[in-house]
Amino acid sequence: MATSHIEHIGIAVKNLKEAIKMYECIFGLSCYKIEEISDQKIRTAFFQIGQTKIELLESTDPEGPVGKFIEKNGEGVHHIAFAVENLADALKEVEAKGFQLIDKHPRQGAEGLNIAFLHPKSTGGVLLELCEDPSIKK
Ligand code: CMX
Repeated sequence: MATSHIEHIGIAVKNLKEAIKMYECIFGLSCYKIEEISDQKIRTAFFQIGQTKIELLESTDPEGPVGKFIEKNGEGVHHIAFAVENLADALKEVEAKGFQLIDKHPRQGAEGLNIAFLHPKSTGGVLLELCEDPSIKK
C-alpha cells in the first residue's frame, strides 16, 4: 500500500482553547477550523503545516476514546494519520497482512474525509489512522 504523506497528527488536549493559543503562540500558526465530531465524543481544532495538519482533540465525554486516553496517559500524541489513495483497498491489504482493524470499512471522520483506524495492540502501541486523501487521486 502506498502512502503519500502524513495527513495529520492527532494530539489529545485537556483544554482546546488553551492548546490553540499555545500552538498559535509558538509557531505563529492560525487555527483554521474547529469541528465537533459527536460520534467520536471530541471537539477538534486544525492547523495546516505544508501537506500535514495538526489535529488537536478535546474530549466531550470522559468515556469517549480521547477522554479515556487522557485519563490513562495525560495529554499527548494520540494518533498518526497516513494519507492513502484508496482506503477500502488499503484496509483489505493490511488485514490480509495480519494487522487488526478497528474499522473494517471506511467511515466519515473530521473534515468529511474517509478514515479508518488500526488497533494499537497490533501496531506496536501506536494508534494508526488511514485517511483517504482525495487530492492524491490520480
Ligand atoms: N494510542 C495507543 N494506545 C491506545 C490508544 C492510543 N490512542 N488508545 C487506547 N490505547 C490502548 C490503551 O492504552 C489500552 O492498552 P492496555 O490494554 O495495554 O491498557 C488499550 O488500547 C485499550 O484501551 P481502552 O482505554 O480500554 O479503550 P478501548 O479498548 O475501549 O478503546 C481503542 C481503545 C484504540 C480501540 C479506541 O480508543 C478506538 O477505537 N480508537 C479509534 C477512534 C478514536 O481514537 N477516535 C478519536 C479520534 C477521532 C478522529 O480523529 O477523527
